[in-house]
Amino acid sequence: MKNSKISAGLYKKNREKICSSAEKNSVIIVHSGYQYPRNADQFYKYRPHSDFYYLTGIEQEKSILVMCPGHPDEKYREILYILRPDEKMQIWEGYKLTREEASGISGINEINEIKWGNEFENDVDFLVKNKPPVYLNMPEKQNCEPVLSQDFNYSKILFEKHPLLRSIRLSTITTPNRLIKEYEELALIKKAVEVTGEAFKRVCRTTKPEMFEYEIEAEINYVFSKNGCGHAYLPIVASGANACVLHYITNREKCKKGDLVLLDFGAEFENYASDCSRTIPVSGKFTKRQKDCYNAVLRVFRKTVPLFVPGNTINKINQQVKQWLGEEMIGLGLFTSEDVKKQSSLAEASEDNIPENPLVTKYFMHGVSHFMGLDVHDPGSKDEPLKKGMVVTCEPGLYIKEEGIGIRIENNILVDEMPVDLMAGIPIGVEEVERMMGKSGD
Ligand SMILES: [Mn+2]
Repeated sequence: MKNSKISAGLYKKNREKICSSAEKNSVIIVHSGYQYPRNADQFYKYRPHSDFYYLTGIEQEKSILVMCPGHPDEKYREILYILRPDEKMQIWEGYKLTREEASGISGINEINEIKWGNEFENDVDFLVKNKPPVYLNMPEKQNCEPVLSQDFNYSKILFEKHPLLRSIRLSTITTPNRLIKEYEELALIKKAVEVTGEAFKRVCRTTKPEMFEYEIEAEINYVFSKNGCGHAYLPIVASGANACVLHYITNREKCKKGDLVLLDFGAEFENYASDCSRTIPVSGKFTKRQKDCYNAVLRVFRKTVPLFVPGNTINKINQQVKQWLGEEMIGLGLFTSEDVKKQSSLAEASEDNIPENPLVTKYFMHGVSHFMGLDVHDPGSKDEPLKKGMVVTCEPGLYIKEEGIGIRIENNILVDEMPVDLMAGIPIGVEEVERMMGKSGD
């Protein structure tokens, strides 16, 4: 059951934006998404599809939003379909929304426009009879199985019945709008950031040599749960060389004295993400080498934050960061400037397509930024000029597998003429982190 602190005004504004971006007389269909099966008779915790949530604020499975922005009959302009609660369902699964409650959360008029789910298919058959363009929400990420998507499954039913319909990907109108955050959304992201910061401070106070990675994760879990948050993604707690596995999530090894531990974790509050990475010494003190490597990444981080201004692009920033990290890598003795020259003349002479800057890519193999919002990796093109009100990450890293050192420093940045570091309050400097780790537990 939603414990909503967000006014329906946000979702109304969002629907207005999407409808004014849509083609005239189109029909927009957005499903809330399934509750996915886990194994046997168990399910994963339900989480609505971000586009559906963005438009309605509803967190109940088997809900559908249909919008016909230009329809002459007002009652078809927005319709929300929800499950019709029955007594058995309520006993076994718990409380389901009434039409009145769904109206209160979403701001969609209760009288004509909130209906029970069984009316959906007939209504759409009627709404598409003149062959309007139909917006459908298709999976946009390559690794997301379309077969698992409720929107995709429904599209097959729709095209079977109405084969000549012209469809348009919903993301063409949701992505550009979702990228720019309303102040209500920023407040939710800031709350997620605040809880993430609390969790990091607790981790600093409790981490000790010989602790298992999952014990550190437990400290994060405690702070998140205590504050009504979940994880925006599976947390990474990677000690020693595990930190060089970019998506290490098993979190089951012992943290050894003298090793670093890389944390990449973020609270999710009311479905809005935060995304933070910190790297701390297990024993509370960085060694000389670790400190040199850490400060190299931190210098690049600090130089990068001011680049998130309107008009710049993530891809251009990536190029700049690779150059800066390359210089730091030379300073750390990972290769020489002679090696770099040799590399570029080899690339010029070769007919093969040699990846750009393989020396740098060996030690820094991911991008420095992505969009963030309802999804930790919010959709959006990295060639898209940044605009005021976008939220992105800034996350340079350095991974020296042969030395068992993996470092990533990541904060969330609000794009503006003077970019705002939303995580400026979370300890980041070597001395600051060491001081925090010196403190005894709660
Ligand atoms: Mn990230």
